[in-house]
Amino acid sequence: KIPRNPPPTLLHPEKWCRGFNHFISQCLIKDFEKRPSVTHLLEHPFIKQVHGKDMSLQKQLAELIQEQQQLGSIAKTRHERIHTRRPYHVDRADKYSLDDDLVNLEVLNEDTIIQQLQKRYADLQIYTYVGDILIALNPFQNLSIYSPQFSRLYHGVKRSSNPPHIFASADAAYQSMVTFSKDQCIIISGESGAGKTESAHLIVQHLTFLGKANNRALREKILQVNPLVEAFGNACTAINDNSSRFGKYLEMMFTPTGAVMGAKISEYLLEKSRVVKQAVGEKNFHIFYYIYAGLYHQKKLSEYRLPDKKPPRYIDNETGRVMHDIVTKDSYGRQFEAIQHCFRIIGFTDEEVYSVYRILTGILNTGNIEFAAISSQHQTDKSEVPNPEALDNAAALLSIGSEELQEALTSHCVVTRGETIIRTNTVDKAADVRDAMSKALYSRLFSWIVNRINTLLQPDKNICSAENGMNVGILDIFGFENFTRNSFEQLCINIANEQIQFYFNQHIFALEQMEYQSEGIDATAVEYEDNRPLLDMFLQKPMGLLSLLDEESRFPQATDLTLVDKFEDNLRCKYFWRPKGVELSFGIQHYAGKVLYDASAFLEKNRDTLPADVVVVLRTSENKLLQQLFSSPLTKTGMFCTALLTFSLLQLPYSLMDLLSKMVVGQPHFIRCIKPNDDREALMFSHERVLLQLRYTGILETVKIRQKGYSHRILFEEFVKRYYYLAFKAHETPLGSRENCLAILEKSKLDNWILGKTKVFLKYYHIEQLNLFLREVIGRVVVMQAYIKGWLG
Ligand code: AD9
Ligand code: MG
Repeated sequence: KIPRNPPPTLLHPEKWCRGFNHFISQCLIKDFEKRPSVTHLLEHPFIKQVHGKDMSLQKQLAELIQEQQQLGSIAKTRHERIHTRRPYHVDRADKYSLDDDLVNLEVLNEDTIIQQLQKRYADLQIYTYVGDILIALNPFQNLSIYSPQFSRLYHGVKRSSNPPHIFASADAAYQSMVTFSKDQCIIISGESGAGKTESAHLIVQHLTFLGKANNRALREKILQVNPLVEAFGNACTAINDNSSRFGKYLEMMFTPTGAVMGAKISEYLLEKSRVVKQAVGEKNFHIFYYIYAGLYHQKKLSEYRLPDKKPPRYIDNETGRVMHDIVTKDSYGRQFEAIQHCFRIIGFTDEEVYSVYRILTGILNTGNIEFAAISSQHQTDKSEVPNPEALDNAAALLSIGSEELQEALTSHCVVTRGETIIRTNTVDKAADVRDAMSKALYSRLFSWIVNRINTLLQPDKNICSAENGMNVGILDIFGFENFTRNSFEQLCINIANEQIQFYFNQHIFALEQMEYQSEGIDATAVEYEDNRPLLDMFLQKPMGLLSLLDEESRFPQATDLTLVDKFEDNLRCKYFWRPKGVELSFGIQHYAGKVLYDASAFLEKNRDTLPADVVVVLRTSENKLLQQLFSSPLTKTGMFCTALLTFSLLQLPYSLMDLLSKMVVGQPHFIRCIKPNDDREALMFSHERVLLQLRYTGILETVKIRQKGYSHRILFEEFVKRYYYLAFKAHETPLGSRENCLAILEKSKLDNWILGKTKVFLKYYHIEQLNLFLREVIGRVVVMQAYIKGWLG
């Protein structure tokens, strides 16, 4: 029945339009199911109506039909074997199974959990829920479950409509953001090689799909961000060929109606020591190989003054291997082209990209500078450069004077009693200065690229101000590491993981239990492994490990040995020990296992300073970008602290606090990645390895608390504001009271919820159900609006 008077405008115009499309698409789908022919559909009165009025809408609909058609064909082939191993989505006749969620297990213990995961993994069902948390097992093979068709399959539907999937988690975060107008964060954790970075990519892919702005260019840009920063921040390690060597928090920004409008990345703790030295079997950051191979194939090595017979020392860890790879296979070269493409799409100018290449190749040439001792009778600690051509090459690419560079590397100024004295550097010292310069160049370049991306992906102020917008943040950091030799970098990485675990515990256990208590809800407490005491051991002031390290770094006479002694004297707890007979090592009992650290070079790495002499020379560069990288002021001591831009361990607690405080504001969603085996083999499930990961991440306890718990806790007022349509008339404005919440819940015929003192406690499936009801009601309103506007005749 068509109402006579137009109803009050109920929806924001943008939302209105989206709802309208949704409605039409539903009609089209129904029609299509009856007569699966595109030509028939194109003749449909809806489309004819739209035609002539709005071309872009017509185009959108045509796309929609095509996608629906593909989905239709997926449905048809459900029972056909289309792959040697069938992806489960295509295969499963029953879309939802109780096995999908560990919370449904009747007998709950480590054995039943692991059996379930193993069985699912054998069927290539890599995803499993624990209530609202997603467990992702690394498949170590490409699965065909991430195409746009799957994005559509998981778009705005109830979670139980489909098997578990990372898209469903991304969808939940997105829906939650739009529904509650609240920032969200997705926290991906797991040890090195477990699949965090891969998962982060898939989430970005699905979110760009969901936040489909008409702005294709922006979508394209956002998709290029990860590949670009990972070329600079990832490297091959003993555990993972594409290991993240920095922490990354990517925020995707949306308008209040959910259209993507921009993105922003924050980076944490780049492992810059890798630029100058890599462990056996490991490699430098990807970009160095890409650029060397790319220039090799483009025959441009000489332009960048790089040798074509033997690669630069910084990337020739295993002599000969790199050259062999570059000559025999062209994958590095292709990656270089891909990176050039990324730069272009994101919007870097040619001049900027050229400057970046000059700095990168400048670093490679710097690494080739050698030092030899000049031994005359009086001066034994002086060094010179026996291969001046390397010096000239580096200076030329960095656009600085080669004599000045040599001076800065082989000597340093000391100011005593107002007088400046020049002291010479020993060979070792000169090599250290050279490497410190390369590290500083690289880490500053990395930060600059990140900042530049942020500027280029800033939301357009004409569309929506950043304050009005909402965002979904995705945290992907380096995973927990335990190598045969663990250094300063592993300590940084593992402390970061310790913090993430703490955050997880807080959310899943501590806060939850506190909230039940304060709301007067009776819930039995679940025991869990609290890593708070260990974090205190690291972070406490003034006697925590980091403070001690900080203090020792300020003593010029301190050595790595005095540092470990200091640790031993002050850290008297069960988490710290010092093995007998190995001087420079100490052990930490982390939440994920025992790690033995080698303290060599801890102080130097923590001090992380660059002599002022080098900075002064670099500032004279004619390369504008390089000048800019070193424009921040010198510290009082005359040393230039490279930690100003990246984060050294000195800043670690603060940078992480900053990160965590960002995450605390938003609603968290957790994804726990698990590595099924250490051999990176598809379909191999190591019982022990998985069990270990389940234990230290507290999965069993998580299942227990999720079985009993309520993942959504909404204030009465917010709940009524959001869902009053379901029980009240559109023009009414009911109070946010307990009674009104009750009325809505009863009208919706849900059960198993609880009303606390100020909040409604719901399970995730309640929210889905409520949103579905809400969408139906709004759908009806939209139809009415549509009638009035005359769209439907
Ligand atoms: V580290 O802490 O950065 O060293 P991640 O990030 O946890 O580590 P990553 O995502 O890089 O691990 O995954 C390691 C490898 O596993 C990838 O290079 C892929 O080859 C493989 N992988 C992970 N997830 C998937 C997936 N969903 N599909 C296919 C995957 N392969
Ligand atoms: Mg990673």
